[in-house]
Amino acid sequence: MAVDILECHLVTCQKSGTCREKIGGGTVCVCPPRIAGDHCEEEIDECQSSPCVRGGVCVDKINGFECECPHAQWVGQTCGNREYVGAGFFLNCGKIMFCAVKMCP
Ligand SMILES: [Ca+2]
Repeated sequence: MAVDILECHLVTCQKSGTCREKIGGGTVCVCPPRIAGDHCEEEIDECQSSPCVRGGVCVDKINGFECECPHAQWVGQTCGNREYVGAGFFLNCGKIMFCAVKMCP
């Protein structure tokens, strides 16, 4: 008769990963989304795809990224939105052409 040896108490899965016992022995860490590695130790670098535009500097975060936009008029997650501040109202115009032609005075 096979003895089921519980091994997960010996394994530490990082970054909120969950240890599961494999049938037949051994363990596996089940990692949260965008986490990889045998023990969930690898965090995916979302900045690898260079998501920031307009000179934004990408800062890798857990499960995401932030762009530090160097120019105040460019905002949004990728610095691709133009912020328009007009008389008494505030409008996030999206793409600059749309802003210039359609919406903003
Ligand atoms: Ca990341």
